[in-house]
Amino acid sequence: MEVPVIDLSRYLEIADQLSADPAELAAQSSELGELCKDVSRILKETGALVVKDPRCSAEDNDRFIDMMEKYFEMPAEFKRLQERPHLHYQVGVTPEGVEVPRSLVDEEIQEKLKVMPKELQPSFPQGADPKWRYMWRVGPRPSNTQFKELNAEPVIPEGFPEWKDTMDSWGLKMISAIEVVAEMAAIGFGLPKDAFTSLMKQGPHLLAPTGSDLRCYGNEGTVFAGYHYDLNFLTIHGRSRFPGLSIWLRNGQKVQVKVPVGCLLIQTGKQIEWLTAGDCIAGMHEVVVTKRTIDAIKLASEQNRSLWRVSSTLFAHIASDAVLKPLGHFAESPLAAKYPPLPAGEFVEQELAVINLKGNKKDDTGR
Ligand SMILES: O=C(O)CCC(=O)C(=O)O
Ligand SMILES: [Fe+2]
Repeated sequence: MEVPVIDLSRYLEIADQLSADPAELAAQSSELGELCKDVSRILKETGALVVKDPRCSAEDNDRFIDMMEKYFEMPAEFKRLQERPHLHYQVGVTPEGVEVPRSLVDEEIQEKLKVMPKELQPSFPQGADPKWRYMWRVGPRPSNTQFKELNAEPVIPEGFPEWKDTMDSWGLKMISAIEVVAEMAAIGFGLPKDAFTSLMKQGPHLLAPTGSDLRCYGNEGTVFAGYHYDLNFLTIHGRSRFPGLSIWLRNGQKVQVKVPVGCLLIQTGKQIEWLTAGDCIAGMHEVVVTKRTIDAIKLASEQNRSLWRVSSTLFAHIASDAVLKPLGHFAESPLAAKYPPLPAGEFVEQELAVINLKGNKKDDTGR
């Protein structure tokens, strides 16, 4: 996808001097006001946005991917030591075959798919995703919360002394980038600058790289992550060394994403849909082995590089104890009734149950 890249540098240079009030802010800098409107418009029209943040370098991203490749290459028995089903997999590893794509279990999505033109339809997943995932909580946790599982202590695999530093430093950088986008989007939507970021404080943000074994699952058409939306506020991805992510724009168009080196891809999740009463909707997407993935597999084999496809995904959340409800003028929207007030943690738990990450058999044994 050839998308405009929004450079966050200009905003970062003067953000601290800006007023929180949207009207005053527009008067302070029309250039920034326009840029913020671009951000909110693109998020609304496409559900995705490519940004460049001078604080998140390609080298940082590489250091993170190198370590995750090393981890995912470990034997399954080793990785399963980091599995925490009783914490809804919200920390540690989620093995392949656990997370179920939303489109497999959500009738509303299935109805929409039936009327979609054939050429735009997603690949139909046959079952749970064959991807592994690691969940690492980033940023401060609340000392007091009704949702302890969502805010659990992190899990560190043995033999990775660099783990905490690498995960925290990349994770915090990605959160900083999301916070800037969230501020710019709020301004663009005509809300106070901190309308979203104030709700993100102490949120259960997760650095959540996926790991897909292309040696076993490298055939064209293999679905790594079936058609779904993300349940969080905004998702940010750094680069993956193997392509495969496709997104659906609001107009129904399907687009294979190419994130330029050194750039980051932001996607809208269900929580921003809630806060804007559907003005922004959660972006649908899938990860499937394509011809471009196969080309990348060939190249990586020739160069003796890892054949695990690692994504640099971070899920930014609204704080579990904060209430999700349409904000500011979005509360007046005719669609607001579809988005009743609900603690974010309760919403997340409902969504996790649908995609098999909460309330399964292993859970009942307290493992
Ligand atoms: O593996 C990827 O590139 C992204 C996977 C994804 O959509 C997700 O983790 O929700
Ligand atoms: Fe996703």
